[in-house]
Amino acid sequence: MRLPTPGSPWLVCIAVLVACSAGEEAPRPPAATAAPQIVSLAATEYRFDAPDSLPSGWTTFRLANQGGEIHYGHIVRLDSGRTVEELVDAYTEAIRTSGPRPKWVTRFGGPGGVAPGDTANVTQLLEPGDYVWICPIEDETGAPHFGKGEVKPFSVYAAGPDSPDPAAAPAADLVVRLVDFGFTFEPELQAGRHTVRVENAGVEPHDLVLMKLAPGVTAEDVQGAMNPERARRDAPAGEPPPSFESLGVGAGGIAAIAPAMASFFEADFTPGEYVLLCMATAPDGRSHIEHGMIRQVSVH
Ligand SMILES: [Cu+2]
Repeated sequence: MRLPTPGSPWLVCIAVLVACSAGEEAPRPPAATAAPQIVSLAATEYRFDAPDSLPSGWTTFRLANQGGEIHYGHIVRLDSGRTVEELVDAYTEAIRTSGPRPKWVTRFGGPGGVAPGDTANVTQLLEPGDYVWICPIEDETGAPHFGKGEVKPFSVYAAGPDSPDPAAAPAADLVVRLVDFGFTFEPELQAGRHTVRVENAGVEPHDLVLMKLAPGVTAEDVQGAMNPERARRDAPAGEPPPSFESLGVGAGGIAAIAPAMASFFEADFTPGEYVLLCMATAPDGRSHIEHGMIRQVSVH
C-alpha cells in the first residue's frame, strides 16, 4: 500500500472535506500503513540475546546494551553452505592482518555502536537467508568481540500474507549517502529529531558513526584516535587510544551495509559540532577514515 501523494484525489477530498458529499466518487481512504516488525536484542560481554529466526520484511531492531563496553548488533549475511565457525575464523584473520574481508560475507547493517546502558535502533528490509549477528568491536589487543562469543546465527524466512506491509519503509526527512570515500547529505543537518535514511552509493561496504564532539575536540582529533588500521600498524604497543567518551557522545548510526542497501535510524540533533565517520577497512588495508571518510558538520 502506498501513502497518497499530495494532490491525489483522496487528499484533495480531505482538504475540501465539506465539499465531498457521500454521493461523490471519493476513493476510499487507504488502511493505515503497516509498521515494521520490532525485534529486540540485547548484547553484553560477550554474547547476544536474540531470536533464532525472523520473518522477512521491514524490521526495526532495538539493541539494548546490557554490558559495560560499547557493542554493535551488526548483521552479516552468509553465502549458502558457510558456517558461523568459518565466519569467525576468516573474519578474525582478516582483521588481524588488515586483509581483504571474505567475499562470501555480505555486510547487512543492523544497529551500530551503542554505549553501555543505552539502546540503538535501526530499520531495514530483511530478505530471506542465513545471517549472523556479530559485534566487531575490538578489545585492547585487537581481538573482536565476535571471537569471544558475541556472535549468533539466525535465519530469515519468507513472510506470509499476514506479515507487515513490505512497503512500510520509514519516511525519512534526512538522507545521508555513503560514497567511496565520503558523505553527502540533504538537506543540511539541523537541530531537532530526524528520521535518517542512510544509503550506500559506493562500491564498498560502508557504515556510519555519528558523534557530537566534546568541547574543543575536532574531526582531526577523531581521525587520529578512531582509526583501527593505523592503530594496528603504527600505535606504540601498550599505549591505549583515547576513549570514545573523551572525544564526544554517540549520536546514532548504522553498522556496515553493502552497496545499494539502505538503513534508517532516528536521531536527535542539538546545536553544536558533529562528525560523521566510517569505521570500515578498504581492500588496501587502510581505514576508510584514512581515505577521507570523515566529515565535521556544524548543527544550528
Ligand atoms: Cu566507508
